[in-house]
Amino acid sequence: MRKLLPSLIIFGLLLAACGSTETPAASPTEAPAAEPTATEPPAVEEAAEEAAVAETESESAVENESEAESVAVETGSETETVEEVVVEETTVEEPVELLSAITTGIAQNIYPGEVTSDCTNTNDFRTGNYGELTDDNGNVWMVPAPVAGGFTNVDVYNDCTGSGENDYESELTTQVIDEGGTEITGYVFADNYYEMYVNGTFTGRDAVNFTTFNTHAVQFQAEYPMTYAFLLVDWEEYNGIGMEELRGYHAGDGGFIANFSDGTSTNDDWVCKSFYVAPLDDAGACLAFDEHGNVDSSGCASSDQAISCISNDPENTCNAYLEQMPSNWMESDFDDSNWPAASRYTADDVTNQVGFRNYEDTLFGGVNFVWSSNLVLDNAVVCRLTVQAP
Ligand SMILES: [Ca+2]
Ligand SMILES: [Ca+2]
Ligand SMILES: [Ca+2]
Ligand SMILES: [Ca+2]
Repeated sequence: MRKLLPSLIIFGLLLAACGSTETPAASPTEAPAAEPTATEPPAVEEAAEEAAVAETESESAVENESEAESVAVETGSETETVEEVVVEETTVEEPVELLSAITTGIAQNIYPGEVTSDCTNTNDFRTGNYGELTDDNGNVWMVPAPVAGGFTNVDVYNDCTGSGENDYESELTTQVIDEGGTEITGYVFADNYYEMYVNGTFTGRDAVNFTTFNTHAVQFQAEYPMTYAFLLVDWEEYNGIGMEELRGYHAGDGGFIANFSDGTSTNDDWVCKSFYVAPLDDAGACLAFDEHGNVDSSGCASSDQAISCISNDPENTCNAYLEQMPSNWMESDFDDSNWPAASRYTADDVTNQVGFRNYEDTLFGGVNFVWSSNLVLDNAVVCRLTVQAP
Protein backbone atom coordinates (compact mmCIF):
# COMPACT_ATOMS: atom_id res chain seq x y z
CA MET A 1 0.00 0.00 0.00
CA ARG A 2 1.19 3.47 -0.74
CA LYS A 3 2.15 5.35 2.36
CA LEU A 4 -0.11 8.17 3.34
CA LEU A 5 1.63 11.49 3.12
CA PRO A 6 2.20 13.05 6.51
CA SER A 7 -0.67 15.12 7.66
CA LEU A 8 0.01 18.80 7.52
CA ILE A 9 -2.73 19.90 9.81
CA ILE A 10 -1.33 22.79 11.75
CA PHE A 11 -2.16 23.36 15.37
CA GLY A 12 -0.70 26.82 15.72
CA LEU A 13 3.01 27.12 15.46
CA LEU A 14 3.94 25.03 18.43
CA LEU A 15 3.72 21.86 16.43
CA ALA A 16 5.96 23.11 13.71
CA ALA A 17 8.96 20.96 14.55
CA CYS A 18 7.11 17.69 14.59
CA GLY A 19 7.47 14.89 12.15
CA SER A 20 3.87 13.94 11.87
CA THR A 21 0.65 14.05 13.77
CA GLU A 22 2.00 11.17 15.84
CA THR A 23 4.81 13.28 17.26
CA PRO A 24 3.47 16.65 18.34
CA ALA A 25 5.86 19.15 19.85
CA ALA A 26 6.22 19.72 23.51
CA SER A 27 3.52 21.72 25.11
CA PRO A 28 4.63 25.22 25.95
CA THR A 29 2.93 24.85 29.30
CA GLU A 30 4.96 21.85 30.36
CA ALA A 31 8.59 20.88 30.45
CA PRO A 32 9.30 20.42 26.75
CA ALA A 33 11.44 17.34 27.05
CA ALA A 34 10.04 14.26 28.63
CA GLU A 35 12.15 11.14 28.66
CA PRO A 36 10.82 8.65 26.17
CA THR A 37 12.82 5.56 25.37
CA ALA A 38 15.08 5.21 22.38
CA THR A 39 12.37 3.48 20.41
CA GLU A 40 9.87 6.27 20.88
CA PRO A 41 9.56 9.56 19.09
CA PRO A 42 10.44 12.76 20.91
CA ALA A 43 8.44 13.99 23.86
CA VAL A 44 4.81 14.12 23.04
CA GLU A 45 2.38 16.54 24.56
CA GLU A 46 -0.66 18.12 23.04
CA ALA A 47 -0.23 21.75 22.12
CA ALA A 48 -1.80 24.15 24.54
CA GLU A 49 -5.39 25.05 23.85
CA GLU A 50 -4.63 28.70 24.14
CA ALA A 51 -2.00 28.53 21.45
CA ALA A 52 -2.98 30.41 18.39
CA VAL A 53 -4.68 27.91 16.17
CA ALA A 54 -4.26 28.16 12.46
CA GLU A 55 -6.09 25.01 11.58
CA THR A 56 -5.31 24.54 7.98
CA GLU A 57 -6.54 21.33 6.47
CA SER A 58 -3.89 20.95 3.86
CA GLU A 59 -4.65 17.58 2.49
CA SER A 60 -7.61 15.46 1.81
CA ALA A 61 -7.68 11.75 1.55
CA VAL A 62 -8.98 10.81 -1.82
CA GLU A 63 -9.76 7.33 -2.92
CA ASN A 64 -8.59 7.63 -6.43
CA GLU A 65 -6.82 4.47 -7.26
CA SER A 66 -7.65 0.85 -7.38
CA GLU A 67 -5.80 -2.00 -8.85
CA ALA A 68 -6.12 -5.68 -9.27
CA GLU A 69 -3.69 -7.87 -7.43
CA SER A 70 -3.16 -11.53 -7.64
CA VAL A 71 -3.69 -12.98 -4.21
CA ALA A 72 -2.94 -16.53 -3.27
CA VAL A 73 -5.73 -17.92 -1.12
CA GLU A 74 -5.55 -21.16 0.76
CA THR A 75 -8.72 -23.17 0.25
CA GLY A 76 -8.45 -26.42 2.10
CA SER A 77 -5.72 -28.55 0.59
CA GLU A 78 -5.23 -26.56 -2.57
CA THR A 79 -4.13 -23.09 -3.38
CA GLU A 80 -5.98 -21.08 -5.97
CA THR A 81 -5.33 -17.66 -7.30
CA VAL A 82 -8.14 -15.16 -7.22
CA GLU A 83 -8.41 -11.62 -8.42
CA GLU A 84 -8.93 -9.19 -5.59
CA VAL A 85 -9.64 -5.52 -6.05
CA VAL A 86 -7.48 -3.48 -3.72
CA VAL A 87 -8.55 0.08 -3.13
CA GLU A 88 -5.67 2.28 -2.15
CA GLU A 89 -5.91 5.53 -0.28
CA THR A 90 -3.71 8.25 -1.63
CA THR A 91 -3.61 11.88 -0.77
CA VAL A 92 -3.60 15.08 -2.72
CA GLU A 93 -1.28 17.47 -1.00
CA GLU A 94 -1.97 21.13 -1.32
CA PRO A 95 0.72 23.74 -0.77
CA VAL A 96 0.85 25.00 2.78
CA GLU A 97 1.44 28.64 3.41
CA LEU A 98 3.97 28.68 6.21
CA LEU A 99 3.62 31.60 8.57
CA SER A 100 6.23 34.20 9.39
CA ALA A 101 6.27 37.17 11.72
CA ILE A 102 8.24 40.11 12.97
CA THR A 103 7.95 40.44 16.73
CA THR A 104 9.12 43.02 19.24
CA GLY A 105 10.55 42.39 22.66
CA ILE A 106 10.95 39.36 24.88
CA ALA A 107 8.60 36.42 25.29
CA GLN A 108 5.67 36.87 27.64
CA ASN A 109 5.68 33.38 29.14
CA ILE A 110 8.88 31.64 30.22
CA TYR A 111 9.26 27.95 31.06
CA PRO A 112 12.32 26.42 32.69
CA GLY A 113 14.76 24.24 30.79
CA GLU A 114 14.66 20.64 31.91
CA VAL A 115 18.17 20.48 33.41
CA THR A 116 17.74 23.59 35.52
CA SER A 117 18.17 21.72 38.79
CA ASP A 118 20.42 18.90 37.60
CA CYS A 119 23.59 20.65 36.47
CA THR A 120 26.55 20.02 38.74
CA ASN A 121 28.68 22.72 37.12
CA THR A 122 27.24 25.78 38.76
CA ASN A 123 29.99 28.07 37.46
CA ASP A 124 29.34 27.71 33.76
CA PHE A 125 25.76 26.52 33.74
CA ARG A 126 23.19 28.67 32.04
CA THR A 127 19.60 27.60 32.24
CA GLY A 128 18.08 26.86 28.87
CA ASN A 129 14.66 28.39 29.33
CA TYR A 130 11.91 28.44 26.72
CA GLY A 131 9.55 31.27 25.97
CA GLU A 132 6.20 31.90 24.32
CA LEU A 133 6.06 34.95 22.13
CA THR A 134 2.78 36.19 20.65
CA ASP A 135 2.90 38.08 17.37
CA ASP A 136 0.56 40.86 16.23
CA ASN A 137 -1.76 38.31 14.63
CA GLY A 138 -2.12 36.36 17.86
CA ASN A 139 0.05 33.46 16.76
CA VAL A 140 2.14 31.99 19.53
CA TRP A 141 5.75 31.14 18.80
CA MET A 142 7.95 28.97 20.94
CA VAL A 143 11.39 30.54 21.25
CA PRO A 144 14.23 29.97 20.72
CA ALA A 145 12.72 27.07 18.75
CA PRO A 146 9.85 24.56 18.77
CA VAL A 147 12.08 21.80 20.09
CA ALA A 148 10.49 18.43 20.66
CA GLY A 149 12.82 16.86 23.23
CA GLY A 150 13.28 13.10 23.36
CA PHE A 151 16.08 10.84 24.55
CA THR A 152 19.62 12.21 24.80
CA ASN A 153 22.69 10.81 23.06
CA VAL A 154 25.67 9.24 24.83
CA ASP A 155 27.98 11.74 26.50
CA VAL A 156 31.52 12.09 25.19
CA TYR A 157 32.02 15.14 27.37
CA ASN A 158 29.40 16.56 29.69
CA ASP A 159 30.34 18.38 32.89
CA CYS A 160 26.77 19.52 33.55
CA THR A 161 24.45 16.53 33.68
CA GLY A 162 27.40 14.16 33.29
CA SER A 163 30.75 13.88 35.03
CA GLY A 164 32.99 15.42 32.36
CA GLU A 165 35.05 13.14 30.13
CA ASN A 166 33.08 9.97 29.68
CA ASP A 167 33.91 6.40 28.65
CA TYR A 168 31.40 6.71 25.85
CA GLU A 169 32.44 3.67 23.82
CA SER A 170 31.19 1.30 26.49
CA GLU A 171 27.84 3.09 26.52
CA LEU A 172 27.12 3.13 22.81
CA THR A 173 24.36 0.88 21.54
CA THR A 174 23.19 0.64 17.96
CA GLN A 175 19.82 2.13 17.14
CA VAL A 176 18.39 0.14 14.26
CA ILE A 177 16.73 2.55 11.87
CA ASP A 178 16.84 0.25 8.82
CA GLU A 179 17.39 -3.50 9.26
CA GLY A 180 20.39 -4.57 7.22
CA GLY A 181 21.64 -1.01 6.89
CA THR A 182 25.17 0.25 7.50
CA GLU A 183 26.30 0.75 11.08
CA ILE A 184 27.51 4.27 11.67
CA THR A 185 29.14 5.89 14.68
CA GLY A 186 29.11 9.67 14.86
CA TYR A 187 30.17 12.60 17.04
CA VAL A 188 28.19 15.78 17.42
CA PHE A 189 28.86 19.15 19.05
CA ALA A 190 26.43 22.04 18.88
CA ASP A 191 26.58 25.59 20.11
CA ASN A 192 24.23 25.16 21.82
CA TYR A 193 21.65 22.45 21.13
CA TYR A 194 20.62 19.87 18.55
CA GLU A 195 17.90 17.34 17.78
CA MET A 196 18.95 14.71 15.25
CA TYR A 197 17.10 12.58 12.71
CA VAL A 198 18.37 9.93 10.29
CA ASN A 199 16.08 8.80 7.48
CA GLY A 200 13.22 10.51 9.28
CA THR A 201 13.81 8.66 12.55
CA PHE A 202 14.67 10.54 15.73
CA THR A 203 18.18 9.50 16.79
CA GLY A 204 18.67 11.59 19.89
CA ARG A 205 19.30 15.08 21.14
CA ASP A 206 21.69 17.24 23.06
CA ALA A 207 21.58 16.76 26.86
CA VAL A 208 22.33 20.41 27.63
CA ASN A 209 20.21 23.15 26.06
CA PHE A 210 22.46 26.09 26.66
CA THR A 211 25.71 25.76 28.64
CA THR A 212 27.91 24.07 29.71
CA PHE A 213 29.28 22.95 26.33
CA ASN A 214 29.12 19.22 25.71
CA THR A 215 29.88 16.63 23.02
CA HIS A 216 27.84 13.54 22.17
CA ALA A 217 28.31 10.22 20.38
CA VAL A 218 25.63 8.38 18.46
CA GLN A 219 25.47 4.95 16.84
CA PHE A 220 22.85 3.71 14.43
CA GLN A 221 22.19 1.37 11.53
CA ALA A 222 20.62 2.89 8.44
CA GLU A 223 20.37 2.45 4.69
CA TYR A 224 21.66 4.66 1.92
CA PRO A 225 20.63 7.06 0.63
CA MET A 226 20.94 8.36 4.18
CA THR A 227 19.29 11.61 5.14
CA TYR A 228 20.58 13.58 8.10
CA ALA A 229 18.39 16.34 9.51
CA PHE A 230 19.33 18.45 12.54
CA LEU A 231 17.36 21.11 14.34
CA LEU A 232 20.01 23.42 15.78
CA VAL A 233 19.57 26.16 18.36
CA ASP A 234 21.81 28.98 19.48
CA TRP A 235 20.16 29.29 22.91
CA GLU A 236 19.36 32.56 24.66
CA GLU A 237 18.60 34.01 28.09
CA TYR A 238 16.26 36.71 26.85
CA ASN A 239 13.82 34.50 25.01
CA GLY A 240 12.52 36.10 21.86
CA ILE A 241 15.25 38.66 21.20
CA GLY A 242 18.17 36.30 20.67
CA MET A 243 20.29 37.54 23.50
CA GLU A 244 22.34 36.12 26.30
CA GLU A 245 23.49 37.65 29.55
CA LEU A 246 27.13 38.03 30.46
CA ARG A 247 27.62 41.32 32.26
CA GLY A 248 25.16 42.84 29.85
CA TYR A 249 23.32 41.91 26.69
CA HIS A 250 25.02 39.90 23.98
CA ALA A 251 23.91 38.44 20.71
CA GLY A 252 25.45 35.00 21.11
CA ASP A 253 26.56 32.75 18.30
CA GLY A 254 25.77 29.28 17.07
CA GLY A 255 27.71 26.53 15.28
CA PHE A 256 27.40 22.82 14.58
CA ILE A 257 29.91 20.10 13.78
CA ALA A 258 29.38 16.40 13.16
CA ASN A 259 31.63 13.58 12.00
CA PHE A 260 30.45 10.10 11.04
CA SER A 261 32.35 6.86 10.56
CA ASP A 262 31.43 6.50 6.87
CA GLY A 263 33.30 9.70 6.06
CA THR A 264 30.28 11.97 6.19
CA SER A 265 30.89 15.22 8.04
CA THR A 266 29.65 18.77 8.17
CA ASN A 267 30.68 20.82 5.12
CA ASP A 268 29.07 22.94 2.44
CA ASP A 269 27.39 19.95 0.82
CA TRP A 270 24.81 20.41 3.57
CA VAL A 271 21.93 22.86 3.36
CA CYS A 272 21.01 25.07 6.32
CA LYS A 273 17.89 27.21 6.61
CA SER A 274 17.21 29.78 9.33
CA PHE A 275 13.82 30.05 11.07
CA TYR A 276 14.52 32.58 13.83
CA VAL A 277 16.58 35.74 13.41
CA ALA A 278 17.28 38.08 16.32
CA PRO A 279 18.13 40.63 17.60
CA LEU A 280 17.15 42.94 14.74
CA ASP A 281 16.74 46.69 14.43
CA ASP A 282 14.06 48.48 12.41
CA ALA A 283 11.59 45.58 12.20
CA GLY A 284 14.07 43.54 10.24
CA ALA A 285 14.50 46.01 7.38
CA CYS A 286 17.98 44.59 6.83
CA LEU A 287 16.67 41.12 5.99
CA ALA A 288 16.85 39.82 2.44
CA PHE A 289 15.05 36.88 0.89
CA ASP A 290 16.33 34.76 -1.96
CA GLU A 291 14.24 33.72 -4.98
CA HIS A 292 12.90 30.77 -2.99
CA GLY A 293 11.89 32.88 0.00
CA ASN A 294 14.73 31.80 2.26
CA VAL A 295 15.59 34.51 4.75
CA ASP A 296 19.13 35.90 4.60
CA SER A 297 20.35 37.96 7.55
CA SER A 298 23.94 38.26 6.39
CA GLY A 299 23.39 41.93 5.53
CA CYS A 300 22.19 42.81 9.03
CA ALA A 301 24.17 44.41 11.82
CA SER A 302 25.58 41.43 13.70
CA SER A 303 27.75 42.68 16.52
CA ASP A 304 26.77 43.93 19.97
CA GLN A 305 28.12 47.34 19.04
CA ALA A 306 26.39 47.58 15.67
CA ILE A 307 22.91 46.41 16.68
CA SER A 308 21.28 49.61 17.91
CA CYS A 309 18.51 48.09 19.98
CA ILE A 310 21.00 46.33 22.27
CA SER A 311 21.87 49.65 23.87
CA ASN A 312 18.32 50.97 23.73
CA ASP A 313 16.07 48.92 26.05
CA PRO A 314 16.51 45.66 24.12
CA GLU A 315 13.89 43.72 26.06
CA ASN A 316 11.26 46.05 24.67
CA THR A 317 12.73 47.30 21.40
CA CYS A 318 14.67 44.53 19.68
CA ASN A 319 12.86 42.75 16.85
CA ALA A 320 12.90 39.15 15.73
CA TYR A 321 11.99 37.42 12.49
CA LEU A 322 10.24 34.08 12.97
CA GLU A 323 9.30 31.55 10.33
CA GLN A 324 7.23 28.42 10.76
CA MET A 325 9.09 25.17 10.14
CA PRO A 326 7.50 22.74 7.74
CA SER A 327 6.18 19.85 9.81
CA ASN A 328 8.14 17.29 7.80
CA TRP A 329 11.54 19.00 7.82
CA MET A 330 13.23 15.83 9.10
CA GLU A 331 11.80 13.37 6.57
CA SER A 332 13.86 11.67 3.87
CA ASP A 333 11.45 12.79 1.17
CA PHE A 334 11.32 16.41 2.29
CA ASP A 335 12.38 18.60 -0.63
CA ASP A 336 15.31 20.75 0.52
CA SER A 337 16.56 21.44 -3.00
CA ASN A 338 15.72 25.16 -2.66
CA TRP A 339 17.40 25.60 0.71
CA PRO A 340 20.62 27.61 0.98
CA ALA A 341 23.96 25.84 1.11
CA ALA A 342 25.52 25.61 4.55
CA SER A 343 28.17 28.16 5.44
CA ARG A 344 31.40 26.76 6.84
CA TYR A 345 33.08 28.08 9.97
CA THR A 346 36.25 27.33 11.88
CA ALA A 347 36.41 26.30 15.52
CA ASP A 348 37.82 29.75 16.26
CA ASP A 349 34.63 31.24 14.85
CA VAL A 350 32.45 29.14 17.12
CA THR A 351 33.92 28.04 20.42
CA ASN A 352 36.97 27.63 22.57
CA GLN A 353 35.24 25.39 25.07
CA VAL A 354 36.98 22.30 26.39
CA GLY A 355 33.87 20.27 25.56
CA PHE A 356 34.87 20.67 21.93
CA ARG A 357 38.60 21.44 21.99
CA ASN A 358 39.45 18.18 23.77
CA TYR A 359 38.19 16.30 20.70
CA GLU A 360 39.03 18.75 17.94
CA ASP A 361 41.95 16.74 16.55
CA THR A 362 40.56 13.31 17.26
CA LEU A 363 36.80 12.85 16.92
CA PHE A 364 36.43 15.96 14.75
CA GLY A 365 39.80 16.00 12.98
CA GLY A 366 39.75 18.14 9.83
CA VAL A 367 36.01 18.83 9.93
CA ASN A 368 34.37 22.25 9.55
CA PHE A 369 31.60 23.74 11.59
CA VAL A 370 28.51 24.74 9.64
CA TRP A 371 25.52 27.02 10.17
CA SER A 372 23.44 29.34 8.06
CA SER A 373 25.09 32.45 6.59
CA ASN A 374 24.84 34.31 9.90
CA LEU A 375 26.39 32.65 12.95
CA VAL A 376 25.19 35.40 15.31
CA LEU A 377 21.66 36.37 14.31
CA ASP A 378 20.28 33.05 13.06
CA ASN A 379 19.30 31.27 16.25
CA ALA A 380 17.17 28.35 15.06
CA VAL A 381 18.52 26.57 12.00
CA VAL A 382 17.74 23.27 10.31
CA CYS A 383 20.64 21.62 8.48
CA ARG A 384 20.19 18.63 6.20
CA LEU A 385 22.28 16.33 4.03
CA THR A 386 21.42 13.26 2.01
CA VAL A 387 24.34 10.87 1.45
CA GLN A 388 23.80 8.72 -1.63
CA ALA A 389 26.49 6.15 -0.85
CA PRO A 390 29.54 5.90 1.41
CA1 LIG B 1 24.61 21.49 24.28
CA1 LIG C 1 22.50 34.33 18.43
CA1 LIG D 1 25.54 30.04 21.51
CA1 LIG E 1 30.06 30.32 20.69
